[in-house]
Amino acid sequence: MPLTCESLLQAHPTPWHSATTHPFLTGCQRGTLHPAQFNTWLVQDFLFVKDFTRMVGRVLGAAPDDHIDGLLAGLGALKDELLWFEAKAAERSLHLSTSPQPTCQRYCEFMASLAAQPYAVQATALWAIEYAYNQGWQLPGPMPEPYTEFADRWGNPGFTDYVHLLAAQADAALATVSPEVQAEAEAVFLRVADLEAAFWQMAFVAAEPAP
Ligand code: HMH
Repeated sequence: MPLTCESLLQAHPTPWHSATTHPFLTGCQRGTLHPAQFNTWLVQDFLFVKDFTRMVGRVLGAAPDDHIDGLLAGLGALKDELLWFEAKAAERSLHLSTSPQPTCQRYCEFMASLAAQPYAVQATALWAIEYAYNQGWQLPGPMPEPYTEFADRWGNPGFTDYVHLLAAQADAALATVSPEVQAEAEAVFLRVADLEAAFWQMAFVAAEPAP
């Protein structure tokens, strides 16, 4: 049986649950999140997305011909997303030229390390990273203002279709690799789950007190 994205979710429900459900997200939904905590996430996620964009560029470089189109569309969306982050930060008077927190730094180093992995492993990581946000922002239910557009960004139907495409591409790549590479893809999936859980938690650990 080849490894698939669905089989990874089936095999590891607990780490995936921790990656996609967190008091940060329920706090957005209930209106109880402290704005300083949200702002910490916003700035750190901008830094994350910059490095994530570089990672997607490297995945594209390793991709087979029939995956180029979907990955290019993803990169086009990331161009918009980076501009959107800049606009959201400006609305909140946040400075984006700041250092990554250790948790963000670790995630960025992990993404850089994927370049040495076979394409099937990179494609699995890319799917897991995008699916974590696609699920995480939707699971709490409709988000009130000012968080509605954040939930929509990763929960909208077009993004959900993109995540399905990434799963299909990862599955296609995983179908042809050795058991050793499949095991590496599984390890990378679990690493993404851990890093996602830590990233939500960072907003609580690192938030500045309110002025
Ligand atoms: C931490 N994971 C994190 N940030 C994001 N923006 C995404 C995933 C989705 O792109």
